[in-house]
Amino acid sequence: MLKRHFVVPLYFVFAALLAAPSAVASGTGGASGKHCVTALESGETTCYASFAEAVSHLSGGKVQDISSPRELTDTVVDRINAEAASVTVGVLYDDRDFRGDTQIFSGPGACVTSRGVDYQANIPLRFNDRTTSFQGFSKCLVEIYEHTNWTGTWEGPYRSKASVDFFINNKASSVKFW
Ligand SMILES: [Ca+2]
Repeated sequence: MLKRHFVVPLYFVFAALLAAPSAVASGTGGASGKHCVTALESGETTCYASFAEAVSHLSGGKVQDISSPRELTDTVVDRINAEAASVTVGVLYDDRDFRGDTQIFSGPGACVTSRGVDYQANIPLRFNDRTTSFQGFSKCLVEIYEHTNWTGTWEGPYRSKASVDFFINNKASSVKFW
């Protein structure tokens, strides 16, 4: 009896998720600035030499009295959000306890509920594999992933983490905000 072999082609459909890292605009610190703000809507990242300058930018120039990442409380973020067209949704910090260089994300609005993802992005290259603590603002929870495009191991979503677990410390490459 003749056997017939049917070759079934497999078609993989990939959803084109555009979360590509984007151009780094020059604030006062240029691309090497210690504190960078990524606008989640446009994907544009702007870096600053000081945290005070980053906060000034976030607030449209209105909040000028914050100089350290550790001063960024919900109350301060409320002040920043009140003056800005976008809101601050979360911050990744290079060091434990919300210290060191920062990667700040801003979005068009606060997070809605903790049951769905409001924003997601790849972490800009300059901050890739550096996250050691993180904090969500504007009702957002933060979830970090080992690899780009939300793959690999992950931690979260949490409101904040003063020291991420060892398995993902200095390894995060993408992030979601719930
Ligand atoms: Ca780090």
